[in-house]
Amino acid sequence: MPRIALTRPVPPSIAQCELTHLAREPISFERAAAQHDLYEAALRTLGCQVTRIAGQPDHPDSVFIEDTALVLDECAVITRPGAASRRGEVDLVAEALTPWRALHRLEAPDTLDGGDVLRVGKRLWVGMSSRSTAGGAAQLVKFLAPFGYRVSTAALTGALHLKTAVSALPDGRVLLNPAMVGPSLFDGTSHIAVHPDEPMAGNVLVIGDTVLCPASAPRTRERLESSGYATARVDASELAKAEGGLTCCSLVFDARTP
Ligand code: CIR
Repeated sequence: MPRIALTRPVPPSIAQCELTHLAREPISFERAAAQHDLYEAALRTLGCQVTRIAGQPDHPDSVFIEDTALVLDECAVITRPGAASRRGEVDLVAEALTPWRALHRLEAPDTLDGGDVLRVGKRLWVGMSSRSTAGGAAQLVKFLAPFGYRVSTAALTGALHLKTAVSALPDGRVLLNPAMVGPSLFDGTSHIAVHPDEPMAGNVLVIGDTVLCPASAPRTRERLESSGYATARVDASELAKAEGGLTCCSLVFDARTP
């Protein structure tokens, strides 16, 4: 079955993005856009059919499409992002997902960012970040329990989103930064820790059996390779200044229709 990756262009307004943990520094639109092109090329190389949907120049964070939806095999949930400035991003994403999945929509007053939802098989963890609420997690339970998903909340420290701190690897293990999220959260799931010099390396994008890593995290990538994972790398340093990681810039799913 073809694998789709939905992406959105980098808006020229990216330098006005939301920031939570990082100090604002100049972001080059041209550099961010060039890195994003290479990111899309990497997804194509890994077998994804990349579909870039319309941009929203007046939404500085709109390239970070992951936060607007959670796409599972059975359905998709359109989120209500925690940052008010991002709530106008969801409608175009919902439109793009309509051919592919039955949609649920998160309702006010709860909020949820897709970057806070970690999935390992039928287990979901929702990061209790500044963007996602316990009520948002409860709405996921309502939508997804009928499909057999179990949803838990996860505390995190010093990270914008849960997936800033932890990613699921192809075999169900997780890669995490133990300073941001407690390994004991993940039941019996074994984990690999990021290299201590690379605190932001916990966000990697898994496509099939390959782990796409940020070029800024060579030591963590080495750890993954010596644990037997196939890896690839892409430079996303300019997008990282906007607190975006590799998962944030796409929604990857199998091309099955509702
Ligand atoms: C924001 O604060 O919403 C954006 N500047 C960064 C969003 C990154 N998204 C993600 O980690 N899923």
